Amino acid sequence: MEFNKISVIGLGYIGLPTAAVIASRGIEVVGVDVSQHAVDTINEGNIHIVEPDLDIVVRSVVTTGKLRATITPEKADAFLVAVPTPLNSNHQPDISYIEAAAKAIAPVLETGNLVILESTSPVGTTEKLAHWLSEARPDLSFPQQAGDEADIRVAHCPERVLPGYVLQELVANDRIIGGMSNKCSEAATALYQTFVRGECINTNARTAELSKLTENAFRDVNIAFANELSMICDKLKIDVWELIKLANRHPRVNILKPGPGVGGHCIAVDPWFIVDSAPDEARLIRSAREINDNKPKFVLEKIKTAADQFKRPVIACLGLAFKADIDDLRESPALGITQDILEQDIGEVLVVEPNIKTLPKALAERGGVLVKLDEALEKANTIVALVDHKEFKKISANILNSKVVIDTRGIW
Ligand code: SAJ
Repeated sequence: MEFNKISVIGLGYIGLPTAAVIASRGIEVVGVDVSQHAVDTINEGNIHIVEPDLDIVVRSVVTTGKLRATITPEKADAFLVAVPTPLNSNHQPDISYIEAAAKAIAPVLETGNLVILESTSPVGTTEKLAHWLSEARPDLSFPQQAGDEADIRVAHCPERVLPGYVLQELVANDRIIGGMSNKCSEAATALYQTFVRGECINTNARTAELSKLTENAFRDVNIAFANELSMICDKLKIDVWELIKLANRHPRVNILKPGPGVGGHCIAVDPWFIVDSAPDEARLIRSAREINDNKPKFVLEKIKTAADQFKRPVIACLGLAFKADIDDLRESPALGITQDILEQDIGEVLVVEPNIKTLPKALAERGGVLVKLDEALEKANTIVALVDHKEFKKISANILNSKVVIDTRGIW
């Protein structure tokens, strides 16, 4: 199958880099987004999200005319859907953005088109997408009706890139290709081969859906194991970091790192999609989620106890991001813990986050201040390491020895 024009629906953390990388291979790409701001920003050659080097690639493909953004879908050879699939307040997946995307592209579909769902999705969503498309276009046939003979091909190819390394991983990672028929998989493989250097591995759509969820649930369960160990060690007065280092000497043991909780938009979210589909069976996966979600409360209790030793507790919160050396504060346990310290009035709060310039409003309004590391180390009597940013690894033991220290990341 030949691709002269590809449309990417949803120009966020996955859609925009994907659109830009495909365009950089010389293929015409039309990006579609519901946000006028996103569309305008991209058409000016700029970006509205944070990802290293993405600005350079977008600027270059917009300048050469290979990438263009619009609000209204138009005809293309292939449509790549990369819209959000958030959780609702009951921990259930919300796939309404996929439904909206299906309804938006249905009118411009033509025989021979390929539709790929990239969004992380609960099992069965690709079939639902195909159903919504077919409802809107009864004049066309879809793989659920016609298999390999269908007019439109549909596949699920989950993204698996690591934020911060998206441009490298988009090209280097292997891709799982979950076609609704063999022809669907073949067409999707041909599309990814235009820009992916990794292997494209074929399966069906449902297995591809669960594979992506499984990868993130595996991480979550293993982090929960480490977090549970850290609480057991606290009770038994054992250094969890030493314990893990020793246990990891075993050739077949590889324990991950405990932390203040699990953040980000994927690992703390995707396991719930499995729990929602199989609530009676997914007992370990659910427990892991609960353990990781409760870890910030445990850390907060530790901070309270530490602060109680001082008449005027001055607490340095080191790090707000959801992991090391990035500026992304969304779904960050560090941010939540800092906010709780302020809300519960546990002490004066000095925040150090080398990757941001202004403190989030929620913290500033409650009296938090953003300071340089040196100032925090000088003024605080309680030091809480919430993120293992590289700047914090250099703090000297002399300074720390004179303070009460809570190191949630095992930096020191
Ligand atoms: N964390 C720990 N201990 C560890 C490892 C991580 O507490 O040993 C915490 C981190 O501090 C962070 C959270 O887990 O708060 C998640 O961080 P991460 O770097 O492990 O993963 P993400 O969320 O940035 O990206 C993940 C990746 N998935 C896997 O590694 C299985 C990425 O490949 C996916 O594409 C992405 O989710 C996604 O979009 O699903």
